[in-house]
Amino acid sequence: MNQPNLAYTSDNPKLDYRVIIRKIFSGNFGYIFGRFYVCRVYYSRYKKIKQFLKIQIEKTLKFDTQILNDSHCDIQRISSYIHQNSYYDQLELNQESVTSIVGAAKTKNLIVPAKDLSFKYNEYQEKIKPYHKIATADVEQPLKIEEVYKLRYDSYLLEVASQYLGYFPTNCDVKLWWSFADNLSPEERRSQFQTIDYHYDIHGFNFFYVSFYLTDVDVKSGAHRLVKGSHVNKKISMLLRSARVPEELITQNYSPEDIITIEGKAGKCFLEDASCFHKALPPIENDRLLLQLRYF
Ligand SMILES: O=C(O)CCC(=O)C(=O)O
Ligand SMILES: [Fe+2]
Repeated sequence: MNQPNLAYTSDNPKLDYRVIIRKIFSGNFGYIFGRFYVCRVYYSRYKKIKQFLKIQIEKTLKFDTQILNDSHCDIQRISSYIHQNSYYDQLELNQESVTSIVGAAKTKNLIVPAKDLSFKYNEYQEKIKPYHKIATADVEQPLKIEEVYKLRYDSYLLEVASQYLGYFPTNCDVKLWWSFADNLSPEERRSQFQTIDYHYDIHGFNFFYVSFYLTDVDVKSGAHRLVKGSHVNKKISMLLRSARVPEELITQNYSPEDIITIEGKAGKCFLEDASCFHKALPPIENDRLLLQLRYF
């Protein structure tokens, strides 16, 4: 069975000093330094200078955008909004792209690495659910879906990501997954790496996430919740401990107005500096399909 890649998994329930020490010895310095805002700023400057000397980046593949900007806010303003608030959620994916990605996610193979299972979406209700407790299932090889591939190289998203990061992100990890509506226990969900607890991500030295709801999402169907401004506003103790924290730590340290729950129809797109505290609400009424692009 393929073990999920834990290299940058801030959601790893066993995250502790042993994990950190192991990462230092394996040369995974991004995991150590990527949590400190100041290191991310200097890393961006270093990348910008390095890229200035490497002109071929301009030749990178780019596709016409599939994104609609509801507020017509320009890229620079979106980027400064995220620098202040950790997120921006006034974008939308066009409906044709939504339909094709959902269609593909319903016909392609789904995999559950934690359980070594593989099945199709329409097999879940009758053949899988009665026998297995499944929290989430990844769509296999999402980049093979044409619209997903084009989104990874979407000209608009690349421009926003570059503006935010301060350098052109040559790398992008792409994940497309179903979160099933059910009444699994929190422990069962955690054991399958469902990120139902507040945590911040450390996806390398610097990183920027773009997410798309491909099903209608509300608090009962897997809404994403984040703490506005917490990508910079974290106590030093939060930076030196596990990236995953108990709910009480968030309620004690941040004001309720800063807790943002993102709900929206299929097609809603939100941008996030995922070093803010965030989590997924467990879906209990409807399944959620989410596409996530992690630029770094
Ligand atoms: O599923 C979500 O809304 C959150 C996902 C998440 O925390 C992550 O991928 O790091
Ligand atoms: Fe996360």
